[in-house]
Amino acid sequence: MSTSTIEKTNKVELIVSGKLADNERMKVESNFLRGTIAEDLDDRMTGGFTPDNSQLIRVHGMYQQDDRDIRAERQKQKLEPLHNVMLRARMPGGIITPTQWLAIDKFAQDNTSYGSIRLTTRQTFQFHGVLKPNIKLMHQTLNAIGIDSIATAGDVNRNVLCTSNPIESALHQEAYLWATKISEHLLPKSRAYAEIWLDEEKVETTEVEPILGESYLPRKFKTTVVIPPKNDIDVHANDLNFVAISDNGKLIGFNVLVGGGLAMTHGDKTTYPRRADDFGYIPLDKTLEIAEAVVTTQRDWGNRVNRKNAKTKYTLDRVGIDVFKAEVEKRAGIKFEESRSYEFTSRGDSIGWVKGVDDKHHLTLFIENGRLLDYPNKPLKTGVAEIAKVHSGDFRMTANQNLIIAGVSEQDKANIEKIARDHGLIDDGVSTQRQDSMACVAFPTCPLAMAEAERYLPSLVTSVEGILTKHDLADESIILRVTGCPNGCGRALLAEIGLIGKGPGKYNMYLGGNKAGTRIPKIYQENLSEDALMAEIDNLVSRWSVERNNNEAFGDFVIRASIVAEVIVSVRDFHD
Ligand code: SRM
Ligand code: SF4
Repeated sequence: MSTSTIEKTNKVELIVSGKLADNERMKVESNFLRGTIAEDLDDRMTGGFTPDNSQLIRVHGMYQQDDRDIRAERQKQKLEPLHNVMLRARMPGGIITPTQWLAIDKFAQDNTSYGSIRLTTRQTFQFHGVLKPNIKLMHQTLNAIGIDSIATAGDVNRNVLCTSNPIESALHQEAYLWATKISEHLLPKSRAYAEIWLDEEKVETTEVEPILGESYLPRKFKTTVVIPPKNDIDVHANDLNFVAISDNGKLIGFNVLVGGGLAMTHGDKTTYPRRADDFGYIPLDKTLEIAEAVVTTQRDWGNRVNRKNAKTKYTLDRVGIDVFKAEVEKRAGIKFEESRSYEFTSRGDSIGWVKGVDDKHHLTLFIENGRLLDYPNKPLKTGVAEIAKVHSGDFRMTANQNLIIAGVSEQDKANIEKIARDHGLIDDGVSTQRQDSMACVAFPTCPLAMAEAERYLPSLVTSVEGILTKHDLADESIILRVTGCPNGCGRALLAEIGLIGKGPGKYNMYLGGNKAGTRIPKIYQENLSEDALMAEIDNLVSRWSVERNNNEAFGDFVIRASIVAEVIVSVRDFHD
């Protein structure tokens, strides 16, 4: 593809014209995701990849990084940054077996610079700090246990999320199967991953990507399967959502929500977070057709000129929801039916034990920041490995960076609880406020971080707990999320209080999200230091404690009290 042309339907511009973004050249020239990655891998003069290949390895599930804490020091010593890769695995629905867990635990221990397993906000795990000589070993280790990292990053459909829901086991199983089917269906079909990382034979084909095409998608694409009333996977952060509609505990179809996304750029009003729109109901057997039609419409109409406006949310606002929806119907050969009723009431995970309808027990462990590491007196990572040695069910990574020990029999329950307690994985002192707080990774590994997030969260929550106690609200909590930049990885733009890094120690403060995750918060104050931030929270919580109606939640209160205006239509209200 060279420069794109303009197609028009009823005067709506379907394809954006102009000089294509450089990533478009890179994708087309990559020979279906191969590039010269294999040659780069053999070049031991540098720990890194060429600029094109460092973009391409993303579609293979890796990001080139370096430790920002030591970057300046290495520069002083005239050394190149200590390049390494972060790997993100593909785990639709976040389910991983104990055998797989033990293998990833060992790899993290033996071959990563941080020795941690990081649970992410998209139900999978990341290894941070894998040096070039260990990259092939990593992929081959994962492949041996049935895990890959294809399409967990880059301009493709990412890891497909599914509500963790341990209670309604049969419904969860059906929803989970759809998450895996959608993931497989939308995966790149190129054999590049197998050839480069698994040393599989090169097969001569005129390879085609029937769904993604040789240019893949204009930008990243995110999909979920969600089981109401829990919105634990945060539908409004995602391009495509299948909302499970059930009858007597049996899945019968999905409502389809399209066009959510959270990222924006400070000071650029053409970028904004956006809620997904409800397209209507489809029966189960049309799921893959609809997934494919949404993806190919976005593939063909998404903005390939300006990557900042390339996601589905912007395509919808540019061409119009009705035009986009009609095209999806045309491509899938079906009409959406009227949406079936459902309601989201909460997010987050219920920490502790629950009993499922299958009489199995499920233990949700709160893992602060999703970081599984052996801390002094708190060997969390070893604890999970010890559980994996005796557990006969599976593990579920949640979209809130927590871990569920799922499918525990009555007789194993006490032993698993003891191991968890002995290793600090159960701490009865963890407040609801801490459970309702989340941060993205940020420093030291994220190259885009402007401020701390993961490393700031524990002390920030302690301060907020103090403020709640001071105002006699110790039993209450506020959905509090922090990200180190406005990309939104910790989903701060769906929080009751969202803090977004502006610079070292400085945050913009957004208020007014709700418990169900269906409202986007609005800017309240900019560029606050940590002290100023605490003073603002103290002041707001003080007002909430005296002015709230009955059990009014914090996010609802700040809107009713006109502290911030409600964001109803993002493109109109978010920046005004
Ligand atoms: Fe993210 C980029 C971490 C969920 C929006 N994200 C990054 C990178 C890879 C930085 C980079 O491009 O070099 C971060 C790596 C940090 C590190 O060292 O690990 C990063 N994102 C994460 C994770 C690990 C945060 C976490 O604390 O768990 C999450 C991994 C999810 C996964 O397993 O796939 C993660 N990222 C999200 C989410 C939340 C979600 O999807 O539910 C969002 C907002 C939703 C959305 O997409 O709108 C998100 N990440 C971004 C963006 C902005 C995309 C955009 O639309 O402009 C970037 C930057 C980019 O793509 O240019 C980004
Ligand atoms: Fe990095 Fe920004 Fe994402 Fe945080 S929100 S992980 S700082 S890209």
